[in-house]
Amino acid sequence: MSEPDIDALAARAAELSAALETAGDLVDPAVAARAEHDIAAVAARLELGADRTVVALVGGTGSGKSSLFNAISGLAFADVGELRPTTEVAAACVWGGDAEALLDFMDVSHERRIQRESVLDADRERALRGMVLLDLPDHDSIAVEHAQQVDRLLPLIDLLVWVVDPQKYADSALHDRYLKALARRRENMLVLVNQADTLPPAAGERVRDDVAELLAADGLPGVRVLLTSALEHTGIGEVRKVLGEAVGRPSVAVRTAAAELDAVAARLEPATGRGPGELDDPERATAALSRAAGVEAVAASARSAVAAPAGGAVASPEPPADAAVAAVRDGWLARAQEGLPARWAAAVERAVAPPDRLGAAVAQAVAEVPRPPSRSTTGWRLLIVAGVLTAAAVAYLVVALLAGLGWLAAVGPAVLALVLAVVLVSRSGTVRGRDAQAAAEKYRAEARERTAGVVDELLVRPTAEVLDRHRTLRSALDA
Ligand SMILES: Nc1nc2c(ncn2[C@@H]2O[C@H](COP(=O)(O)OP(=O)(O)OP(=O)(O)O)[C@@H](O)[C@H]2O)c(=O)[nH]1
Ligand SMILES: [Mg+2]
Repeated sequence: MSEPDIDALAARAAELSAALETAGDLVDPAVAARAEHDIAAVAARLELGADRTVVALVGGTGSGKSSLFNAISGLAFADVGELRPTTEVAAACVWGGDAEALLDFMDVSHERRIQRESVLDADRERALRGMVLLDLPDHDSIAVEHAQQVDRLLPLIDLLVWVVDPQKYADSALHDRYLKALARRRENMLVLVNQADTLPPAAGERVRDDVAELLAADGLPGVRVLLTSALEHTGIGEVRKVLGEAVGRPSVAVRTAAAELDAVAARLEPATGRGPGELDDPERATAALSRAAGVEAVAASARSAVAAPAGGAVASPEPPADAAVAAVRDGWLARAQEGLPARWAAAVERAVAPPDRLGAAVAQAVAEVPRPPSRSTTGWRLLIVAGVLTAAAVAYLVVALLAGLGWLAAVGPAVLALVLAVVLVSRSGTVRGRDAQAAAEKYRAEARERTAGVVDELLVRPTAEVLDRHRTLRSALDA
């Protein structure tokens, strides 16, 4: 995968936050709030530009973060103390220029900001130009707001420097709550085993190997582990070298932002689900509902009535049975809710009309369709003409015979008229059959169309509205 650029990432952050807004309360508000915060943090970080690298010292209370902050910066700015926890709020040191916007966003107070600019040692500090070093409160003391500060700032940090002490490096809060969850950021992570001076000379390497093994077990293989002593200033040169290399890589910020957005998307995944495929074919619901409203029965009775020589009775549509409507609605919902988490599934259910409204709307729509005729007018007329012709032929035959006309003169026209009458009768049958078919079809088509209108209004559109929101979020997550 090619490396995303800062604009592409900013666009992705914007898309994610817009999608979250569209989804509204369909994503658990707590999950959404965290995602929104993290996205805003990434956006703020991206705004600062890729030429800055935000490095933070994080770890348990008393591990030596503030002492390392001072050792790395060569300043005595951070409070180092015996009272635990010592650092209540974040402090920042900026190498070259300022980072006001970012530090504002991070809520680093103005008194806790310092710039590392010195003409005297400009050369020595050149490698770190662009670095923003943060000393953070601990994540593990009784002060919960400390952990909250750390959590809030994590998405903004390009390079995480975990500071552990030789006694507490296996602490489960550190591994379970942080390291495992940050596996995707392992390339921009560094672990310092501080207070190395408290270890017997030979033990340092063993502790370092131990830490590396634990990291690998956390899903963070290959993370650099260094031994330091802030007190004796050992290992600090090496740390500065590693930081200098990171600061020199302009892609750190971009990669971290990309990883953070991936993490946001991953956390939203369970709140979104893969979601439904296609909407069920509305035709199916339409056919079932119109059948339940008696449309097929009306059409069938119209077909036999119109086909009958003298017509017949045509059935009336009736309100669909509750059970039938509920079955159609349930089937529709089941398809639409496939693969959706509970909140989304419930929203689909809420969006579509309840069964009684659906049933009433179908009944009304079908009732408004003009009833089919009960006989074929043309067919009926043809039969009358045939009857008249037959009567006329008989009358003519009687009169002609009484008048003494010859058999040929009497019978010829009568037979002709009777043949014509037979033709008309047969024609009437054909016409009635055709009209019967047409009447049934016309009624069925109109009733179906009306029912389809109801299905569209009460099932399809409300469902599509929810699923569209889902699709927007889904595609933002997959981007
Ligand atoms: N022996 C020894 N002590 C150290 C070292 N680094 C820090 N200390 C001491 O450990 C104590 C805690 O150091 P801090 O730098 O305040 O630790 P911190 O991680 O900032 O602690 P919080 O601010 O409470 O999270 C202080 O008494 C330091 O003097 C070290 O490398 N070796
Ligand atoms: Mg501190």
